[in-house]
Amino acid sequence: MPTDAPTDTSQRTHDLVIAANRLPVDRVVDADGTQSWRTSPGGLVTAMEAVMKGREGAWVGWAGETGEAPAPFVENGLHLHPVPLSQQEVTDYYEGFSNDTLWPIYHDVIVPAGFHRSWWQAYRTVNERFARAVADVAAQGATVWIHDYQLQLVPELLRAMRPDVRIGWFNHIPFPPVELFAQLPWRGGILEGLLGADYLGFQRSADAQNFVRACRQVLGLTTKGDTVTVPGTGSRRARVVRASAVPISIDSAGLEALAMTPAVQERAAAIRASLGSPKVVLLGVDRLDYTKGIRHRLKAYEELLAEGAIKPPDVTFVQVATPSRERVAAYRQLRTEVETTVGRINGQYGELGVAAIHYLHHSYPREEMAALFQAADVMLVTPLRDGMNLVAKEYVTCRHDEGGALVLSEFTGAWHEMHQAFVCNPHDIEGLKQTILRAIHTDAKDKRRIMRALRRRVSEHDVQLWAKRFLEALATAPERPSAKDRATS
Ligand code: GDG
Repeated sequence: MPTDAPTDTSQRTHDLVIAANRLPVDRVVDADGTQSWRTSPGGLVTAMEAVMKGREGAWVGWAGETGEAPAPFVENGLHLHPVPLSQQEVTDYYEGFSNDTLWPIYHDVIVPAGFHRSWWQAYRTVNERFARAVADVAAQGATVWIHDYQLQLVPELLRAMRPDVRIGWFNHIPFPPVELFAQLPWRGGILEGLLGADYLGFQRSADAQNFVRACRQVLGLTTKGDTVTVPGTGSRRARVVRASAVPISIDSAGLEALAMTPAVQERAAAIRASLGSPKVVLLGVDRLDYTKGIRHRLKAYEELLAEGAIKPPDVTFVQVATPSRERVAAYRQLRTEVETTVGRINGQYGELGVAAIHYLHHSYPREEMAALFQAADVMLVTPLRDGMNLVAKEYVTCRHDEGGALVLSEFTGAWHEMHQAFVCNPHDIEGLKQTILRAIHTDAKDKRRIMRALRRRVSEHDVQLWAKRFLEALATAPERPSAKDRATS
C-alpha cells in the first residue's frame, strides 16, 4: 500500500503524543518497486502500542531519509508524523552533537567528546522543529512523552508553545555525574531544556540524582529529594519538576512466545550443530559501540585461550556486532580494532574448520536472535557503561528451559535489577576471565536456580509495566511548589 499519501486523519490532534528521534518504521521497496513502511520491531514500539491502545496516539520523529519528509500516515494503528532532516542536519545534529558530543559525555567519556558550536546550533534548530511538530498534533491538555538525549531541548521549547500540555521525558542512556556533565559548554541550556518537563524518567536512581545535582550545582536551583524547583519568571509561575528512576524492560511475554516456537528451537539446535556441537557456546550481541566493552571481552577470551583454560572446538565464541553509526570516526576506529583482534585470535587459535571466534557484522531478524540466545551457554554482557542493556533481559527471557548463564557488567542499568547474574567489572580483565570460567563451570543446578530468579524478575517487570509506571509518574507529577517550598526557593 502506498502510504506516503496524506491520510484523512493527518490533520487531527491527539491526547497522547510520543516524540523520538526516529519513527518506529523503515521504508521497504519490493522487487517490483512498490514502496511501503514496515514497523521496526522493538520493545519501545510494543510498549507504545500497549499504551496507545484505545487512545489513537501520534508519534513524531524522523523517517530515516534526508530531505523532504513524507506526509503523515497511519501504520499499524499509529499516527506517524515525520519530521524532515537535511543531510547537513543529520551530520551536525545526529552524528555530531547527539553521537559525538552527548553520547561520550553521558557514557563516562570512554572516548573524547567533540565540541563544535555549529553542531549545537543544529541541535537547537532540530529540537525546535520537533517541538513545533509536537505542538501541532497535541490536543488541548494532551500528554506528551519525549524520548532520549537527542531531544533534550524539546520539553522547554514545547512548554513555551503549549503551556496546556503535560510533558514527560525519558532518558534511555545514563545521565552523567556533574563533574563530566559540566564539561559541556552548553550544559545550562540542556538543563533548562529538560526542566520544561513535568516529569523526567531515568534508568537508575543514580542517573536521576546526577540530574538533580547538576540543576543545583550548574543552575543554582533549589532541589529537595527527587524534585527541582524552577522559579517563576514574568507571567510564568514557579514549577516543581520531578526526576526519578523507571527502568525500561522488554516485551517478555512476546519474546518468550517467539522463543518457544518449534521453528526457533530447531534453529537453535541447527546453530549449535553448525558450530561443530561445542560443549560451550559463548555469545555476545551488541551494536558495535565502544560503550559495550567488546574489546575487553575479546582480551579476556584471548588470554583464556593463551593460557589453555579454554580450547576450541570444545569452547567457541560467537560475537554478533550489529553495524552502528559508521560515519562517526570513533565507531570506524572501533570496528578496525575489533576486526584486527578477531583476525589475530582466529589466526593464532583456530584450525581448519574450527574458528575460535565467529564474528558477524550484520543485523539479524528477531527469530534468529532468539535462536542464538537459546543456543548460547554463556551470554557475555560486558559494557563499560550502558543505560540499561536489553540484551541481558532478552537472553534470560529466551532461556525458557532455565539453562544458560549470564555474565553481566556492574556498569549496566540491568545489573541493578539482575544482581544474581555472574557479575563482572570489565576493566578488570583477570576478574572477567575468572567470572567467565565460573559461568562455564558452575554446577548446572545452581545455574538453573540463578536463571529462574533472573527470568522471574524480567517477566514481572516488563516493558508494559515500565510504560504504565512512567505515565503514572507523569500524571501525578507535582505542578506547583508547595507553600513551604516557595518560602525556601
Ligand atoms: C539504548 C541504551 C538501553 C541488536 N542487534 C540486533 C538486534 N539488536 C537489538 C537487541 C536489543 C537492542 O537491539 C539493543 O538494545 P540495548 O539495550 O542492548 O542497547 P542500545 O541500542 O545501546 O540502546 C541502552 C536501550 O536504549 C533501551 O532503553 O537499554 O542502555 O544504550 O533489543 O536485541 N535486533 C535484531 N537484530 C540484530 O542484529 N533483530
